[in-house]
Amino acid sequence: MAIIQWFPGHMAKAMRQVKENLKLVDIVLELVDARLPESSRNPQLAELLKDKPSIVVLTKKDLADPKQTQKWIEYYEKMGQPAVAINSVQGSLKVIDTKIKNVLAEKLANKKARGIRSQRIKVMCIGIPNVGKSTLLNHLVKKNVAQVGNRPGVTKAQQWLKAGKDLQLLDTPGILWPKFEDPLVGKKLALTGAIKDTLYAKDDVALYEIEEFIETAPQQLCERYKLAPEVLELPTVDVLLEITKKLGFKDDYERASERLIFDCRKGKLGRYTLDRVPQEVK
Ligand SMILES: Nc1nc2c(ncn2[C@@H]2O[C@H](COP(=O)(O)OP(=O)(O)O)[C@@H](O)[C@H]2O)c(=O)[nH]1
Ligand SMILES: [Mg+2]
Repeated sequence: MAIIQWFPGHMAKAMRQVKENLKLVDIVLELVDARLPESSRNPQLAELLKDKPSIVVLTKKDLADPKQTQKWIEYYEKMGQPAVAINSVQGSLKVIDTKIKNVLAEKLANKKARGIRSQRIKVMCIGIPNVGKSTLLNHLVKKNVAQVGNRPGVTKAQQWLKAGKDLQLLDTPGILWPKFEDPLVGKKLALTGAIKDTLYAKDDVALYEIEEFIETAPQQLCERYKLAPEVLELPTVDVLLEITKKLGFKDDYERASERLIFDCRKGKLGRYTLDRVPQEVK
């Protein structure tokens, strides 16, 4: 994947493109990473989507903590935002088809009542780089990249892909930028691989990873790197140095940091979710 550098001009252009394409579709799938449902959401998208039916799709659910994923779905649904979790690499995506029809049920019924011939529902995927847009698209169209046809009246011809019996997808998903302002968000994005050329030093990301796992899954850290549980009581930097030794990297903690990040991305430390559901707002 090409590395995307987001400059203000690029952001404005991306937003403009999304705005244009929004006019063409009935519903938007907003893809977020199930491991970071909040941090992988684009900050400006909500405003743009306020008048358009949308579904938050938590991708890569196979890598996230299932309990947390369930909590996130309940949280979104409670806020009136439909949400589903998927694994686009394996498993059925019928859940998406069902959810779309569910969200649009009233509109579809109205059309039917007015005798409007049912057309395929027009769908667009949106999300930050690496969230799984292409994978989902391919899965939904089952590699059948047959185009439905160009829409007349659109200056730049849009291609539509048939998906199942009732859906058609815009072939170019909307790519948006992640949040960069908050360094913690940056480390989370780097750790999960959303930012390939990390904006943060590898050891910073690894130190964050160690802190996170000490808090949420200490046994996974101990097992993977053969650490005695007491080691986790040490300052985080010393834990990193201990892991470096255990890996046989002597004092090359940068190499160990790289390994730690790689293991985490690949799920070698088990399933995890880095964003917590916000506390109940009454
Ligand atoms: N484990 C897992 N990996 C996924 C899933 N969806 C996408 N990926 C992987 O995430 C990476 C980025 O996916 P891609 O579709 O290219 O993201 P895009 O940049 O949004 O189009 C690829 O390595 C995919 O194989 C999923 O549901 N589970
Ligand atoms: Mg892609």
